[in-house]
Amino acid sequence: MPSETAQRTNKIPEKGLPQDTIRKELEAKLQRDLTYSSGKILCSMCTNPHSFAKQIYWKYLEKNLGDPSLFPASAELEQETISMLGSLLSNPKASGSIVSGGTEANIIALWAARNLAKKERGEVIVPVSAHYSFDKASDLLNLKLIKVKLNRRFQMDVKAAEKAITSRTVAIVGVAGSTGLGVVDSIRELSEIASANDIYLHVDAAFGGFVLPFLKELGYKPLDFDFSLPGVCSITIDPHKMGLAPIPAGGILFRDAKMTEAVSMKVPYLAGGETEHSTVLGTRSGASAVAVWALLMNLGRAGYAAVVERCLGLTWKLVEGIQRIDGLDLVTKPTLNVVGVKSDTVDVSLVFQELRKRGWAVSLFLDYLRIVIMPHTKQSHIKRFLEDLQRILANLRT
Ligand code: 0PR
Repeated sequence: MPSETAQRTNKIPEKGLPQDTIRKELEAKLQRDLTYSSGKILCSMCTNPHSFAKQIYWKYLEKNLGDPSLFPASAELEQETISMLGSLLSNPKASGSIVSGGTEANIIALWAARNLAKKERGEVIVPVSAHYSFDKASDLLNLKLIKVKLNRRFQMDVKAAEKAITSRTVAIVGVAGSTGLGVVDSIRELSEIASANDIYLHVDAAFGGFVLPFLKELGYKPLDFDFSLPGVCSITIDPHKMGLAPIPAGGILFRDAKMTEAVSMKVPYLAGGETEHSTVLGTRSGASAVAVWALLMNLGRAGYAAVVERCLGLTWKLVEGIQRIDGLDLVTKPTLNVVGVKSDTVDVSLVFQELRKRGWAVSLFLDYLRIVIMPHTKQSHIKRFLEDLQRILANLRT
């Protein structure tokens, strides 16, 4: 890894510096950051944004969706984007917003569920595998999270979820592509219990949303997770993960507009007369939404399916390689392009450290390593990674 840059900037210069000087300084200062193109990032659910989306994003940077009275056309494109994402998730009539990411989307979902339920001391049932954005949401919204155990396949234990329902339950959350292992909860069963108990069901498909819809056509086992299940009220789907869009781009989709209204705030003074916000942010990027719109149009379903096919293909290459290394094992057979690796013979935190010394960035969960195969990963990266992993294991075992 390049060495730390010596000087820390802590003052605005009295007189501005030439742009070229600043560019050079930035190059030097940013050296320490990892890059997707190096192939060393194997722990991120984000990737190098698609070049077309970058161009569009840059072109429309001034757009502000916080003021649709000034940017009505951008606001309309945002809604078209939501419809396109809705159609991907079996509900072209979905309502919602392009937001800053999965965290904001999950916050908005629980915000809506809380406001619709109108219950004192509300509770939300989540699997222990749920992303920490739900902890943030519960803290912000004054909701109590009830964390439910997982079954042997690392899915939310549906029976335990059902048992956790009380008169205070305002929502159940299922995860479609968990952060740690890419596992998809049994959303069909969750939909049934949510409907039977008249409880709001939110599906966090921040990661899986751009993968799961393509499994069937790629010959993988399809998994139900979207609005085709009648109990599903809202879905998080993030374009800035497997959607290849520039950060920030998350998506919150509601089954119908009434649910969006549950978080709508009136803004009375804008130039176009009264308008409404249904997001946490006020001023927010129009360029993000426009870039997602453009990329959906440019790649089309086939383009995204090809991205998914490639990532899943490489995931299986990685899996085969890991299974060949003595001392390493899969936590579970991957469903998506996320792989959990464990060991009974060596401490995985030592493997993690050794990988990091060699420049590889993987994630360390409690007792396993997580590897995410994103579009920036190439077969040659996986080959080199497996070679390093093999050497590390051989050294640690001796
Ligand atoms: N829901 C799920 C299932 C997620 O995995 C994540 C983030 C979120 C919601 C929240 O999304 P935002 O981060 O967009 O708010 N999952 C990644 C993770 O925690 C986020 C990430 C991405 C972390 C790239 C690091 C990184 O380099 O691993």
